[in-house]
Amino acid sequence: MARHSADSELNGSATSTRRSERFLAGLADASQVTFVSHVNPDPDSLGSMLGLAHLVETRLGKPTRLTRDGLINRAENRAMVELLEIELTPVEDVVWQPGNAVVMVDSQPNTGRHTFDASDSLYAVIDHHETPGDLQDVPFVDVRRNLGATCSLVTRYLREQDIQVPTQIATALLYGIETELDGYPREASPLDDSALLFLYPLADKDVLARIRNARLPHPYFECILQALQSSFIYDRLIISWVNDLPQPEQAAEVADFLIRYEEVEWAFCAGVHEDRLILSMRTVKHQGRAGELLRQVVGKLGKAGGHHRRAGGMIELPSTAPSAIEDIQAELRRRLLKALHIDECRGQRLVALREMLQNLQT
Ligand SMILES: [Mn+2]
Repeated sequence: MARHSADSELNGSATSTRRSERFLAGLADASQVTFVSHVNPDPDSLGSMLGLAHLVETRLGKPTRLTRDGLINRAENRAMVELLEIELTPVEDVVWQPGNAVVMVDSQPNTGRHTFDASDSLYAVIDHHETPGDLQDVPFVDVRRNLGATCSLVTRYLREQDIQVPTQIATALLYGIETELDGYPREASPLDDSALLFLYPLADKDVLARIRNARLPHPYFECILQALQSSFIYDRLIISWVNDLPQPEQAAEVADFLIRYEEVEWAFCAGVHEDRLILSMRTVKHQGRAGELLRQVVGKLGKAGGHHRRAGGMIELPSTAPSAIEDIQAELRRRLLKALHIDECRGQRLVALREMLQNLQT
């Protein structure tokens, strides 16, 4: 019987068998194991794929393959892939052969976060998101919603199996956990803490420093300027519209930046990238249910989900004409204010127009 609770989802019988044991046992007949994650994979995705591939190769001696859905643009994430030499096959180039088992990490099926469909051979889903995915027919499910990072769960599996963790993998797992917790230790569970303690002595601190301080390309600064110029404050919410988002991940970077403003509790950024509106939300509120809130706000316009303090989403734009984008922006703003119980009001610019003009003249 499936066991369900608010915090975790694990299918199969609730026996004392370790989860890593069950995970490996189900792969006994697979000829190859392919790891997939969400679009624009982040450090938690990359670390989780790398760690589980090491587990499968060490314990089962089976070939593994790590994939990349979409591009990796964020400077830190690119540095992670380059410095740790992580080999990734574009998911659209994968030939799905019979006998190939697919393991999805840091994501769940049919949550609008993938561009591929490999539901036939999907063997496992290992994740920590609250976003409910389509898990019915997945043989192995380990979703722990109270966990800060999927990498913590993967570290747990490696430790259960008493496997030596090489520097490259320890560094990736540590960075994956670190970026998910992002200075908010209250969202971390004891399992995240123990994973960090275990990984720290094994990780390459020099490489970590080079990833954290990755050099930033020119469009990054243009985007930040655009975001600052189009940020409006509504009570304890700041909203930023970016008309030309150079990379999808940058909406999150803007939200991360704005949430540090001491006058607000919520930050929301929506940016146009190709024919999509990319959404990102942050809150400083403990147990803020940002993921759920953004999902309600977006509703049928698109897809959204996330965690207590962080959420993301995406809306396919019916048209990229300025008027069509403005309509969606107005609707999102109205819904956001309503969801946060903020009275309809005119937004206050973060930077006054007069100041922007003065700066241009001097
Ligand atoms: Mn994650």
